[in-house]
Amino acid sequence: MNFTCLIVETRDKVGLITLNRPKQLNALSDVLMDELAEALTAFDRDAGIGAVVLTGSDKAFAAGADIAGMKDLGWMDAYQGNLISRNWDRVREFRKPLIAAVAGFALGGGCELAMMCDMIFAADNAQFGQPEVKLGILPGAGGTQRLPRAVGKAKAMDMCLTARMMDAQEAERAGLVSRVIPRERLLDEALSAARTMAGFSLPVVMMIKESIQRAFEVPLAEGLLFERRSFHAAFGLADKQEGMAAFLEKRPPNFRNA
Ligand code: DAK
Repeated sequence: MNFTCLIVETRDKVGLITLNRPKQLNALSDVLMDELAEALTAFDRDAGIGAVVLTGSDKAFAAGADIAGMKDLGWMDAYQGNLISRNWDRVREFRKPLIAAVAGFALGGGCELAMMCDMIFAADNAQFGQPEVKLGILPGAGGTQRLPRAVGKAKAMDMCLTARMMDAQEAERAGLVSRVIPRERLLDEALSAARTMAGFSLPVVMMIKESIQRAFEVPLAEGLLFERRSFHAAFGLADKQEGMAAFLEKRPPNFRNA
């Protein structure tokens, strides 16, 4: 596929997707999100890919959904056309580890897109915000739900209702981001973490991701049961035999994703 709004590359077992609409600060147009859905689907299907990094530019991860594309839409267009839901949902359905490497602005849909990823690595210049209230709308891609789960009610209310931005240090303290990294090292560190994950057994990594996702969807007892059944299932993998044998034989494991 030819991408117009993305740069899609592979680095060994890692997929790298760069949002590439620099003039619009990577505003998330429908075309961009279609392409992102397409790229993620291809990486999900590619047995040689173990993890993916999603990034933007030094100035903006993404400054939100494309305001120009939404300006003339009315309620019926949004409701009947299921406004920008179909391609966005593909991000949350992606089954392999997905790191958002965020430098600069991650606003509105950009912040929501980062939160759909499994972890956020933030450059020291990153700024997170949900400024939709200034446009006469509310966060529509999970901001009112994922943000309070990440940072708690107090900061989520503050960000969504006053539109103030949170810098990288505050975002780390609040639990929104996994690591804060000097800007020039952001991509290297994200790729390195992705390479680490891609070196483990892919089915086990996928089971861990699925189990942690469950923690936000179901009551504790159900989540624990899901984890236990997945844990039992791992005992059916050759990779479990290999991992334990390698430890006892004091050698690196050679996982075969089986
Ligand atoms: N959309 C379209 N264009 C944008 C944009 C955006 N979100 N953000 C920036 N741009 C464009 C600007 O219009 C400008 O274009 P030109 O004038 O050069 O043609 C160019 O990018 C550079 O922007 P600025 O000149 O404003 O640059 P500054 O450095 O001065 O300011 C800024 C940077 C990020 C603070 C500022 O651009 C800004 O406030 N941008 C808007 C941020 C925002 O309000 N974001 C929220 C958008 S609403 C849903 C999924 C998602 C959503 C909803 C539903 N579903 C799945 C249902 C999401 C909604 C949103 O994100």
